[in-house]
Amino acid sequence: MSNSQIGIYGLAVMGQNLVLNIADQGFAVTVYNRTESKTRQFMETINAEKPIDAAYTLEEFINRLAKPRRVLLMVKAGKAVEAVIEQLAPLLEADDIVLDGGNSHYKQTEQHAERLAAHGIAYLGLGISGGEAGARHGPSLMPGGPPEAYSAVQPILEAIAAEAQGEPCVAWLGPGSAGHYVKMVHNGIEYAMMQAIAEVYDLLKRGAQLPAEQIGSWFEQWNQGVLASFLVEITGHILQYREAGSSQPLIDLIADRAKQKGTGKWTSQDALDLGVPVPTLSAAVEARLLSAFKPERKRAATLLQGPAPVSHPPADLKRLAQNLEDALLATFVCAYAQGFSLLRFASAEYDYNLNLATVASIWRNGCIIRSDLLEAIRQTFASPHPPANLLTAPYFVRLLADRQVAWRAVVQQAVQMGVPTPALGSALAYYDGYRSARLPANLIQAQRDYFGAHTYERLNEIGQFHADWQAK
Ligand code: 2AM
Repeated sequence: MSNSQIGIYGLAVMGQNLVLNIADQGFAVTVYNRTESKTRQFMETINAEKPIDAAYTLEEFINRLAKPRRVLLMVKAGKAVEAVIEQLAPLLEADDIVLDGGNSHYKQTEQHAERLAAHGIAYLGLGISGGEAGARHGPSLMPGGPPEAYSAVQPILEAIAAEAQGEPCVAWLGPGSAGHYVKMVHNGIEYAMMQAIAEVYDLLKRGAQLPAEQIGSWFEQWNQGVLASFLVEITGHILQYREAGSSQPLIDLIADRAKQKGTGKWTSQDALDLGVPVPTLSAAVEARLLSAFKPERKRAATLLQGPAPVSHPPADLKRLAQNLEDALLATFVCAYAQGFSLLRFASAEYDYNLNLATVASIWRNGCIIRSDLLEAIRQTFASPHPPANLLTAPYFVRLLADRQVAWRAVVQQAVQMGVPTPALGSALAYYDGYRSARLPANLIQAQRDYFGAHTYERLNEIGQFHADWQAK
C-alpha cells in the first residue's frame, strides 16, 4: 500500500508528538526511525485505531507514501539531517518534498535545498516552536522554501498548527531558508525574554529576599495583565513547584548553569554579520555563557567586592512589583523590536521578502515567545506605513513612555544591589541609544582619524576629512 499522506523520519520526543498530532487530524502517517527498537516501542504505545503505520527499512518507508511523497525529518540538526538526506536522495523522485522540522542553520538549509533541487526534489525548512506540548496539540510553524511545495503540505500544516483568533499559526514565509531563519530569530528573542525573566526573579530572590513561591505568585498575577505570555505563565508554575514530599521548591535545587544548542548564538552571529544591533538577544547568550563558568564564579565570589548586602526586604513590595512588571514589559518590547529589526534587514539581504505582520501573526500562539504583545506587533506591521523599528510605532511609543521611569528605577536598584541585569539594562541602553538623535560616535570617528587617518565626516560640510591632530 502506498497511501500515507506523510512520512515522519525520527521518533524522538518532538517527532512522536507531531505524529500523534497529524494522525489526530485524520492524516495517514508512516513513521521510521534509525533505531528500530524506538519505532517498535512507539507503535506499542499508540492506539491501533490511529492512522499510523511503521516502516523498518527506508525503502519500505518511502514506498508507503503517496506521490508526490512528503517526508518530514525530525532528526537532530547538523550531521544527522545531512546523513538522512544522503540516504533519502537516491530513493526519492522529482516532485517529492522533504521538510526539515529541526533547527538547522539557515546556510545548511540552503545547501540541502540546492542538493535536492538537482534531483527535482523540493526542500522546505520548517521551523517548529512550542516544545513537546506544542508539537502534540498545536505548534507555531515557520515554513520556507519553494511555494508550490508549501501548497502541497499546506492542508496538513494548517490542520496541526495552533490557532490565534481563528487563524492557523502557520504561513509560507518566503523562499530558500526563510523559515529556518525566522525560527532562528524566534529563538534569539526567546533567549532574551527568558533572561529578562530570570533577572526579575534574581532581583526578587537576592535583592528583595523573597521565597520562590511568593515570586511565583507574582508571575502568576503578571500573567493576568499586560505581560500575559507563555514564558511568564510557566515561570509562575515553575517557582511554585515542589516535588512530592519535598520541603523546598524544586527551583532552589536546580544548578545555575544554563545550556544552549546554538540558535541564540547564531542569531547574534548573523546580526553582527549584517550590522544590526540586537544587544538584548546577545546579552542573553552571554549571560548563559557566564553562568557556565561556575567554578570561576565561585572563586571570584570570595574575592570581589560588591555593595553591602541588603539586610531587609524593601518596604514597599507593591511598588517594587509594579516597577518590575513595567521593566519586564519594556524589555520584552525591546527584544521583539531587535528581533524584527534583524528580520527586516535579513529579508532584504537574503531576498526572503518577509511579511513581518505574518511573522507576528504566526507567533501569536503555539510558540514559546507567544504573548499578548504580538497582536499589537502584528497590527503595527500590518499598517499602511509600518515603522522601521517597532519602538517608534505610536502604540509602543506610549507603552514605553508610561514605563520608562519605573524601568530606570529597576535598573538603578539592580546596580545599587550588585545584581546583574544584562537583559533589562541592555534593553534600556538600546532604547536610550535609539532615541538619541546624537550619539558620541563623533568622538569615535575623531579617535579613528587620529590614530589611523580613517577620516571623518562633518556636520557643517560635505566630504571626507582628515585633521592634523598633533599640529600645534
Ligand atoms: P535514533 O533514535 O536512531 O538515535 C533525535 O536524536 C533523533 O535524531 C532520533 O530519532 C535519532 O535516531 C535521530 N538521529 C540522530 N542521528 C541520526 C543519524 N545520523 N541518522 C538518522 N537518524 C539520526
